[in-house]
Amino acid sequence: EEIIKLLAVDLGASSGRVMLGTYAGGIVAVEEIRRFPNGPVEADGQLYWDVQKLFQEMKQGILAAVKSHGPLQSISVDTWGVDYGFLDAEGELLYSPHHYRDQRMEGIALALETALPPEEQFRLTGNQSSPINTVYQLFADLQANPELTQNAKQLLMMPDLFNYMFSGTAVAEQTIWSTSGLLTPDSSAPSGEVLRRLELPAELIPRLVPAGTIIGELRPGLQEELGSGPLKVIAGASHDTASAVASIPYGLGGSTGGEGSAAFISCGTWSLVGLETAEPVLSAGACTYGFTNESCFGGTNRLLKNITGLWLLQETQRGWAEAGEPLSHQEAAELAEGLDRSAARIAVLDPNDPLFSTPGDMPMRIESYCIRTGQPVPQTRAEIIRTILESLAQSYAGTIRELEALTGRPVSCIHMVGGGIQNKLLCQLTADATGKEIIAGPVEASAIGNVLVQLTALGAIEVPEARAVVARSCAPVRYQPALFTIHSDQGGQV
Ligand code: ADP
Ligand code: LRH
Repeated sequence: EEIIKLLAVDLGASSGRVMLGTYAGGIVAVEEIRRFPNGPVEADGQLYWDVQKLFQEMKQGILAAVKSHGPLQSISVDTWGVDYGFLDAEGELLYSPHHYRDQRMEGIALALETALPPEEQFRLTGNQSSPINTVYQLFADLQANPELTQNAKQLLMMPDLFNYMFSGTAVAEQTIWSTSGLLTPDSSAPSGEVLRRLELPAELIPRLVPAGTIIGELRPGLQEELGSGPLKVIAGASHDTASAVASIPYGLGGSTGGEGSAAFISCGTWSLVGLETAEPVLSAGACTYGFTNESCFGGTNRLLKNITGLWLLQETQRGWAEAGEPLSHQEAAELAEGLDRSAARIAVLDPNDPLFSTPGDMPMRIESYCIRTGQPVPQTRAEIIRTILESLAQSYAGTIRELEALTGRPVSCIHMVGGGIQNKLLCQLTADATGKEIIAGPVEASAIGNVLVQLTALGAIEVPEARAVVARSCAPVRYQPALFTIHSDQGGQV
């Protein structure tokens, strides 16, 4: 029987991985070939991504995969949202792309919002206004460097940029562009009105293609260097969240619900909390609550909120490691789990408070937040971690309630996916805070979604079949809410 083998490259904001995807007998699987750290790099007081290092790491991963598992059929890169690089007239990257946590948008946000207020951005694009969005960054770049209008010929979002570096073909893949704040709500085209009102050059945007488009082959030079043969390069659901959501095994859980009422939480550096809808939701409520609309593989809409997620914990751990006391992810999770909750100093943080959005001394910022809000200051490492995890769970629960209010439908169960679900305490706290069943898995959701979309592009599976393939292929872990949480709203009767 035929086994299809391909490569999914998933670049998250905290780590990247090259995964071998296989498909045989109706089952999809991924195997990690290479993993490497990722994060902001500072130069001249600004934050960037180290594109050249990431490219070298990806090439090492391809080389290793070809050696151990070749020949392979295709490759596709997915990445975090909103960031981009410029190509010049020769097709070369102009400079290393900025990191979305860079602060150059700060002074310019007001000018943008005067020309295009947040509510209008939402109406025209379906995207929640946020200074990290591509539209803000591009506006800031053009204000600071007017010569860009001459030098920059194309704007490539990060996965488009890497797929271009591999294939030589520049496209604008729909799911990643749906995070930009520059497309119409259905992501079918750039918003002419946004471009006009902000005086942004439309020529920078390459040809828009749907997720699952074969854009070319690995450049001949790379084929030779990596010994790979003519690997196809595919623009997949190249936004990591779009790939993650493509891997959700809907239909497995929830005693009450069909597909529409199952929500998801994608847990990585960010937590993305939302659900799929047939059409963008552009109501005033969706805008006020802070929801955004992004596009899914297959053409549906993703109504979701970006919550500053495990970034809080990552930055805390980074600080401890720099102070010579590193703690692995697993140790951090276990420390908080072992805490005697009744005697601990636990506060509730708003993870989206601007205080937490930039790199820095996170425990100190948590302390000042607690003082500002009149809460106990967590002192021990276990208390700090637990405060972060409980705050995330509370924030998820509030967002799920908002989704129920917006859609007028109860959420029957919540699918949690991504690296963060390895933190069992976070999953259990989320079950308790929401009062809903949690169906956790897959961990490598973006990589699996990436593989599934490639399989459809290669014609190995049909789009409607993809969900059934993951449901067959993964064994999720279930978390039930503590009984007192379910019944507390109805008078505490268990
Ligand atoms: P991203 O794609 O944004 O880089 P991931 O989906 O890889 O993020 O998730 C990374 C997060 O997952 C880490 O910040 C950490 O909190 C959590 N994590 C990773 N491994 C473990 C583990 N073994 N135990 C508990 N948590 C973990
Ligand atoms: C998560 C993510 C998220 C946002 C953010 C910038 O990795 O893609 O959906 O777009 O990064």
